[in-house]
Amino acid sequence: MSDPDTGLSPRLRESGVLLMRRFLNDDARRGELDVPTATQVLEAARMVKRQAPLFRPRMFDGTPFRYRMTNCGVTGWLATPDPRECVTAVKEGYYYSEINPYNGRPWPEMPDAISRAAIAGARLAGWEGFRPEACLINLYCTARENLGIHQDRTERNLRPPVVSLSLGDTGVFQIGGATKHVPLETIYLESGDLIVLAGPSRMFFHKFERLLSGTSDALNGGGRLNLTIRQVER
Ligand code: MD3
Ligand code: FE
Repeated sequence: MSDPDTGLSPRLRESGVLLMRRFLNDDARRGELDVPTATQVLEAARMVKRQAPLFRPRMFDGTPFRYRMTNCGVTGWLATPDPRECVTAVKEGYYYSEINPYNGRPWPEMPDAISRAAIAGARLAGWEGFRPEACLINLYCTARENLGIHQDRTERNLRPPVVSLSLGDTGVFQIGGATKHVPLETIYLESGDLIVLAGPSRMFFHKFERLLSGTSDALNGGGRLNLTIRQVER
């Protein structure tokens, strides 16, 4: 039976998916767990965006992404940057880099609010000693901005979980299984929600379908921010 609180199916729960509704908005649980507020995480994301402005990379075939992104932490995830927008030489494909090619500087340090939320989230999923090295910040502004089906496997170490925080408009997220043939299940990710992909689910195919405009006023001007925090190396 699906979890009455989260709607998560037994298959996904047994595969290591942890979904906690309103994780960043639950004042009752704060204190026992070292969890920042949604306001603190949003302020942290704004600070990162000021130091490392959002960019729109390209896919392997040169098509621009349908959303914008940036990073903080000791390393950042990149897809082929447009060399005309960069100050350093650029590499093609999907990779991690300690330097932001758009300004030639290291990525902003990961704000405390983001790393604390990630460590608390990983611990809730049963993973002690999670080291947040990279935080990829995705911004979807309109219902036309989305992310096609993929697996996350650029990280050198694929064992630690991926921790995701959602802020702003509700997002229609879909997740299948270890191959593309497993039917997708829809999960509505709402502002403040935590989703941790641990165990086998870490390698599951997934996509971001679209946001539902006007469902939250957490972000000025609407839209959805998704933060994925990862341990990348060993
Ligand atoms: C399932 N982001 O950045 S968040 C991504 O809404 C990504 O921005 C989506 O997929 C977004 O790679 C989904 C939830 C999520 C994040 C990482 C995962 C689901 C995942 C890694 C493995 C499996
Ligand atoms: Fe992904």
